[in-house]
Amino acid sequence: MSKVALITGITGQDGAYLAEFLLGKGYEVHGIKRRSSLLNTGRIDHLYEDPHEVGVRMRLHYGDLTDATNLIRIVQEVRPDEIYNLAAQSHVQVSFETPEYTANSDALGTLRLLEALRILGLEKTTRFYQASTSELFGKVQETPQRETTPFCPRSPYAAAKLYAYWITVNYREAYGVFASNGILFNHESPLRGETFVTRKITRAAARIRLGLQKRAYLGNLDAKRDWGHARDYVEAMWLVLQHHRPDDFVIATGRTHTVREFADAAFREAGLPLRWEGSGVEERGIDGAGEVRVLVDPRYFRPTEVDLLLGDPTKAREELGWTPRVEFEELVRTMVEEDLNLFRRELLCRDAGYSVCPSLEERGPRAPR
Ligand code: NDP
Ligand code: GDR
Repeated sequence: MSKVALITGITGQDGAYLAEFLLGKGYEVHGIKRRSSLLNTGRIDHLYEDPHEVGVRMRLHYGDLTDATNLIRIVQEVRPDEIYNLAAQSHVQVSFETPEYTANSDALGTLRLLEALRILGLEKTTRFYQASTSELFGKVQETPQRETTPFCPRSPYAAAKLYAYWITVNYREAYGVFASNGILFNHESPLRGETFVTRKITRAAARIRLGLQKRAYLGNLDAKRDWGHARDYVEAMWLVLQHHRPDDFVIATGRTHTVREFADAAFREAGLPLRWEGSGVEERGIDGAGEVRVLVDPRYFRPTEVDLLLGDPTKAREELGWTPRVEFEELVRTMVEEDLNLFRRELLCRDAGYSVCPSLEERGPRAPR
């Protein structure tokens, strides 16, 4: 009998890698997707199987972390061996603009899932993984950060995730749920959402190289992050739930870089090495031909910033046998390469007379077929 997993947030970066990983391990995978006016399954379309066929191993269910009855019904129907709670309003800066919604989905959403387990009598049988985050450390009290480092959240997102962290610990202690937190540091990939800084940079570097864009506008270039590859990190999620006891683990590379260093590496990879001039809001990145390619725009500064994240993954290495495989340089190279390919395809379409984003008029009867 294959194990059954339920992934919330299956349409996101991590959900896509995790679904592929679990299918590869022989799991039956169920995922929760939100209804949206456009299809939002682009990251998992390659895994899709026609639900009318027999022996289908991946199924999607409409749902939302803000809807308790819907979550109870899905958990009741699926009766998963493992739940991976990855769904969240995951953008730190957006959480300052949508703090209540972020709390509802990220904090209360986690509670709703844990309660669903209790209501359905599954608290002793279903294992629960909570997508916790290095943002919990916030205003850092200790470097590198480890499982025992005190938390000090610096955003509505981090405050909501703090509740989710502790309610997961509480359901473990109070009701004996096999519930664990993975405290994951930033992890990226070619599937990363376009408004997170790494993908914003690799897209811009590729587009500028191909003449599709002139420059990129970024916020705080001095922020430091411990960046790994999402493919490595979803394996850690699985290992956390295969451990002999529920516990909390830091997942990180143990190396940190500034946003400026990421931009440096990405533009170099795209064939446009930069030199930096000025400081603060006046800082700019200039290419070999003297063109300004990166400018600072204070609109991307956050009301409160997390300056430095650097994780210590010793516990995960010693207890789970987990180590990251992809180094910073390879991560940047892969992301830039994929974005160059993406925008070369866009150029090919354009040269062949097709708009990638056709206007309504172009979509009308006179559009090329
Ligand atoms: P993404 O933003 O790529 O994906 C988030 C997923 O959650 C999407 O599938 C999204 O659906 C879904 N979602 C958002 N709101 C709701 C809701 N109310 N109900 C149901 N589904 C919802 O995030 P990542 O894949 O990068 O991250 C996965 C998880 O890990 C998140 O919880 C994030 O906070 C956390 N995390 C991420 C880290 C990282 O560096 N990537 C580091 C540490 C923690 P849709 O596609 O429709 O938008
Ligand atoms: P983060 O990721 O906030 O760490 O949260 P993000 O890539 O958004 O920011 C990283 C750092 O870069 C600085 N920055 C910019 N950020 C964005 N988005 N856009 C910019 O133009 C820009 N310029 C500079 C930010 O100020 C910040 O310091 C991610 C998310 O995946 C969370 O869900 C997850 O919990 C944490 O990582 C770990």
